[in-house]
Amino acid sequence: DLAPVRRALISVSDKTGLIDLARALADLKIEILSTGGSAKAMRDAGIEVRDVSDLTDFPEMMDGRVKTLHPKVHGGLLALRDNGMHVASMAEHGIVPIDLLVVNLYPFEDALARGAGYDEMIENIDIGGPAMIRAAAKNHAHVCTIVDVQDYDSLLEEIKAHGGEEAQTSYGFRQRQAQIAYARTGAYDAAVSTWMADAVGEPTPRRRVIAGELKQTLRYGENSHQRAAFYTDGSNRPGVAVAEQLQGKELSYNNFNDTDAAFELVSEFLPADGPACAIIKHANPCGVAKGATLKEAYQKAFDCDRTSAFGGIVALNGQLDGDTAEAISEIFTEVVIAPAIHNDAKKIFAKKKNLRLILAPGLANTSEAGRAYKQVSGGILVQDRDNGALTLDDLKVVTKIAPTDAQMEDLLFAWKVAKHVKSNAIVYVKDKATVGVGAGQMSRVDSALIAAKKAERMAQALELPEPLTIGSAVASDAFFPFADGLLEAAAAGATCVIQPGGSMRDDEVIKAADDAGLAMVFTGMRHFRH
Ligand code: 93A
Repeated sequence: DLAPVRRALISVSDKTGLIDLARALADLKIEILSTGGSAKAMRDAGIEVRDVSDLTDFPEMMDGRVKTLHPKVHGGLLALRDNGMHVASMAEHGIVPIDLLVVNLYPFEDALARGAGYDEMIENIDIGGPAMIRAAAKNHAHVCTIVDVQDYDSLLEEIKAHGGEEAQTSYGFRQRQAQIAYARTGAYDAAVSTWMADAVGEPTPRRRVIAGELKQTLRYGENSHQRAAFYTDGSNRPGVAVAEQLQGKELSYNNFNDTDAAFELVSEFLPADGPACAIIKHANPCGVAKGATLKEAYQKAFDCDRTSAFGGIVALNGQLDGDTAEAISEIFTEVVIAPAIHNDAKKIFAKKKNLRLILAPGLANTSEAGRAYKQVSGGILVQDRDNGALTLDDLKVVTKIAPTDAQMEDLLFAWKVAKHVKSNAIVYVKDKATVGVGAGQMSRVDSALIAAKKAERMAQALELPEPLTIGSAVASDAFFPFADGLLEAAAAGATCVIQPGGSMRDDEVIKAADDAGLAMVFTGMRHFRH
């Protein structure tokens, strides 16, 4: 299964590691063929290289659009070395075998990330590179294809492992690299077609490709009998995909999901508006609060539902300091994520070996456009990210009394939280802290009831004279279809309400609010989350 490596073609846009690799190949007496820029870089480093244009007897032309698209290149990559007809064709046309292909593509994704214009994007679509990669990978019976700088070392190790007079690679290695190669060209074309769909303003293209790159394999999925892995989508969006883990066990599948939920939620609260903290359990918030300090925000969030916060995920919107770390350390916490972490906090958490401490590169931009995917049997549902946000101007007071400024602040706070609670979502808030969260119920009344019940239990635990829902603001992620849910919130002591409105029975619901002496605003926008 070993195949010799006598001749390599190297054509790379990203020149990282090129010289070391080329030198190692040259030392192994491997002949190197190369294209313009790559050849120059190697020659400048004193490495002997033959130009592809010398092999093909054709110059690189049309601004490099045509440089390797030639039968002498593709014949050399595709010929079956053990097929008489192929060998005869090679001899007849003066084609020499190319045993190793090292290519990385024009940096289309980088150009996209920096917002390059249409023409520049077009020039960054690599044609010759993917053509060679696909040819070489098809012929992995004989040819080795390397498309990632990170695989240069394993290539050299592979060759070294087979020692001998001549450089060789094994079939298994070539086959694995071929799989990576096709995933690379697939992802590349996915980026091109997704960009084009956006460029021509087509939100629902007839064909769509979704690509991912392995970030890490996970011990198991949601349950221990499910295999799992985490793939990044190349967007580099701040969040769990690009965050750095400073300590603790590896994040599990559920940790990734919950940490993402926590971080997206806390990112709703801009640091300029003050410290905020979100505690998540099973992808739902069990406490969210703002405070004068991060520590106070954490404690207020914790006091919403101390029982559920045990083993939770804590996300902070500012620099995690020692005081806050100390407070978090008092109970068992699975994950802590923050956009900055002070050394004092690191020291405190160092004593908690199991706590996973995650440093995020800044907060997520919750108003950023983008797509969200959900798998169902036989398909993938695609929608825009829920990046809807409200300002005071969007709100319509529908009751006889209007909320006070303080109530309005709590209403908007509750609304932001409700966006991140699974439907049906009911969120009670007092003094910019959740005091009851009802999540994921099939009936809105039950969500209102459960949230109020939790607040009662917390009042008992904290020995408060009355539940904090008394005098609270309440948010509902979607309209109240009947007055019953609203009446339940009123019974729990809510004095003002924020909800989308738009029910057939809005009149009934508004009348119930007026009769109960509530102030209510409509948002005109809902935040279902399933
Ligand atoms: O413009 S291309 O699509 N036409 C080609 O024939 C071709 N051959 C290789 N781009 C082509 N390449 C790409 O050039 C490679 O994929 C690589 O990214 C780049 C290396 O060019 P240079 O060696 O001149 O820096």
